Amino acid sequence: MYAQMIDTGMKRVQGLDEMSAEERTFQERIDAGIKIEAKDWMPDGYRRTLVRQISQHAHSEIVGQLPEGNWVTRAPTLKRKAILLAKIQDEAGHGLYLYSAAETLGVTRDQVYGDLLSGKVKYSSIFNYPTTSWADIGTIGWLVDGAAIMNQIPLCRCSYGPYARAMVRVCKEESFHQRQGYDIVMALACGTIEQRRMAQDALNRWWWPALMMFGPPDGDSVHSAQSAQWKIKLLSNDELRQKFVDQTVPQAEYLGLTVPDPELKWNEDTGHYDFGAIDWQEFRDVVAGNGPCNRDRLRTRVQAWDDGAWFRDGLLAHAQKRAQAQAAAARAA
Ligand code: FAQ
Repeated sequence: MYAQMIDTGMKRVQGLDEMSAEERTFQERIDAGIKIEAKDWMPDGYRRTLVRQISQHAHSEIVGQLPEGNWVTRAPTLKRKAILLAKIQDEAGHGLYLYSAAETLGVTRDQVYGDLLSGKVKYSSIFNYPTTSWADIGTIGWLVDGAAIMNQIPLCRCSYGPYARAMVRVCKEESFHQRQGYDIVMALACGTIEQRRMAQDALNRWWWPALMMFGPPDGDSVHSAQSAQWKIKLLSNDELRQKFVDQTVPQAEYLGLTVPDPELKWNEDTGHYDFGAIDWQEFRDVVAGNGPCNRDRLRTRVQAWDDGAWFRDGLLAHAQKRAQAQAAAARAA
């Protein structure tokens, strides 16, 4: 349904008694909390699941630069512009750590990036929405980076060492991003009537897509059971979504903004907020490539790749020349 059905080879979760000796030893290591490292034996399905998730995550960071890049030239002050530039550069860095983490699993960066450019693999649904006002930049930091941290903090403890370690630094940086976003929205919320209206309008447009970032409901999440067994996922899509709502609603209240959900209500019994139904048809449409900006985002990435050809060629030619010069020097010595 939402899945591209990249075959990770797993039809259902196996019990220990159904596993081969190698698989059982592997699962017991995971159950004991021992990290799996790049050179360790691992089931093919574990490797494919990680390549799928880590590369989608990397693509999200890279495509995720585009909605914000739209506002670099229009940031309201020099300080805001410098902060936004630093944030966007951080996202590029996150993409690079993640591509490196994927490479430890035996794929090349060109392979996985080629799959993004051909439209074969996904990136996060959230980056297919437009940024139409400065308030959107604050709201992305507040909600989108906020949702990203909620999802990524548990990933710092996931079973695959290179992914878990990459997430530690990413989460520290995302935390700064979330704060800068909240700071922008705070300035608007404390500003003129028109600025408050902009902040509310941005919250209205980004709230539901932010909740969709956590993925389909647990009952429809095709990969969750296996990823939980392998401790790639430590909390489910719905658990993380609920934690995000519980954390974010008081932040909106503090700003004097209204979360655009008439059914949102604190539930004394559960100790959580109840919230309204998510429009999963919208999520499916966006993931299928029919969101407001899908085509534009992919076109921009393909164009950037094509425009960079001369530079990649130059780097390769330079590397070849250096290697030849070094070989000649070695022969002469
Ligand atoms: N968008 O069975 P599940 C960021 C797909 S980083 C698109 O539940 P899984 C930083 C899913 O891939 C944001 N597709 O899948 C930033 C699967 O399809 P497949 C990205 C989605 O993997 C901030 C199918 O649905 N973060 O924001 C989405 O167990 C600001 C079935 O779903 C990560 O990637 C979606 N929202 O759980 C940058 C974190 N949700 O692959 C710039 C790592 C689900 O079979 C500016 N990833 N799908 O074709 C994860 O934690 C997991 O992959 C989930 C999905 C939780 C996203």
